[in-house]
Amino acid sequence: LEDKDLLRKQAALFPLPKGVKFSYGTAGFRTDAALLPSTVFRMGVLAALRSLCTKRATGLMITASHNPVHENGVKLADPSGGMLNVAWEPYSDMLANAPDVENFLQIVEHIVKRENIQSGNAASGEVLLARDTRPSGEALVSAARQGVEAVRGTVAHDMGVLTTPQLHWVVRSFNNGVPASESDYFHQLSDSFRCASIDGDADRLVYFYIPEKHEDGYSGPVCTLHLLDGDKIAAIFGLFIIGQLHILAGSKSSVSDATTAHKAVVPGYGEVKFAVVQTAYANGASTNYIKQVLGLEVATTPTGVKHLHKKAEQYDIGIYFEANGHGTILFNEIFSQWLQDASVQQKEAEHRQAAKRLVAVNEMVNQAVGDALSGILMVEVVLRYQGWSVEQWDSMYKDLPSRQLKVKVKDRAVIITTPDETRVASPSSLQEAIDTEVGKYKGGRAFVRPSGTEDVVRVYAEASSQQSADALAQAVCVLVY
Ligand code: 16G
Ligand code: ZN
Repeated sequence: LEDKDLLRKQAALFPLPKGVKFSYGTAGFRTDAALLPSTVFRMGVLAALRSLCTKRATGLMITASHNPVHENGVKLADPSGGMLNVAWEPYSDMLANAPDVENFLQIVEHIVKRENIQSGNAASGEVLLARDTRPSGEALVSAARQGVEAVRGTVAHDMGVLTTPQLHWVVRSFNNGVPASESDYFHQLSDSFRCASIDGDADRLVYFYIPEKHEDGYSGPVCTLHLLDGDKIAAIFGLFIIGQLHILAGSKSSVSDATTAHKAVVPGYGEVKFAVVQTAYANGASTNYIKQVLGLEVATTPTGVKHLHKKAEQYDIGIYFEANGHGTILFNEIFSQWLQDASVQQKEAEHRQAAKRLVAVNEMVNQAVGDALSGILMVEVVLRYQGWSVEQWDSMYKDLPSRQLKVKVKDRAVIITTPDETRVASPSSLQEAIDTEVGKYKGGRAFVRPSGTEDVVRVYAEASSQQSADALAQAVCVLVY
């Protein structure tokens, strides 16, 4: 190392505290933070030497893990992203305990010779620094940086607050020449899942995923996001609950031949009144699926949680969901009590188990109002129970193409709809005109309603193709305008 003077000058700023002996231990140095600046400076030097030796970046982490907040520690990451090569651990002990600057310099020289380290050119060594949230971390990172940069030709990059595994990952990625920031780390983790999306106050939930391959086998840059909305959540909840009711009813019928539509008669209780509550915005394919395939009753209400909730309360079990992700499951008192008893008193183990599952749902879901967090847990439970991937859930039914538009009008209160909001009650000429438009599209459906939250009239259309849905919505907008 040519620039011994720089190292000497800098090392003098970090004298060894008296009467302490440091040992690298199983995972680096750890002790009271106040005793650590010299050790951290010296580990900065060692991380720089290791980087020059391997010609790749190394990492240095400031943390004392679970230990008390006044303690801190330092550990090094090798270029692979793994732990510091054990062959180098003795160097760290020697450096950390060197009694004075001259002794410290001798040890550095010993390492340089033994490892045949060539003196660095500008920026030929790189060390990535990170710390946990301990208050002493910032000053110790600064000591580490000074150590790294006291070795000529080596630069430090401060990565800020990271977890230890993040720092190791960042070092590994950096050396592999792939994107290596903290957000890259989170992308890597999250890209492996499906996602759930929660709105600003966490009372709405939808899921979505981007399929790896297109349905036709094409896997290119075009990505089609698949949305699993409130309707699909209602469908999977409905599937799960009717499945448990069938077990309790002792019926062997699978849900796909639910010919005894709307009726789950459970011995000892009688008919369990069970329905899914939707609004006019529910995709027609979901309503069809819930009625035809699951064999459940579907009730409809005007838009708005207060209406759906009230309706769902009229059943022993009421699932309600708006397509936009507001929704939950309600159990009435008497049926809840019966389930509690059934979960211990039923003769058949299978029946007790089904009752227990429903009791667990009853306890977990937020029955005050739709709750995205409890909704996620419920979705995950059902997926696990079914052994389904998100794709399998998605394929319960295929949404009909739909389009929503809004029209600004002078006075939206002029439009009055029927209670279920599927038709205009007044002016009747508007409904007639909508009927005429809808009649032009096979499988078409459209309705308009004044928004309850914005000064607009909302238009919704569904048809057998996206093009038709778009055209129908557009045509209805013109009628409203
Ligand atoms: C509100 C409602 C929501 C409804 C939406 C309709 C609650 C908590 N939220 O956000 O349920 O879907 O309004 O808005 O009730 P719109 O009347 O503008 O179409
Ligand atoms: Zn919200």
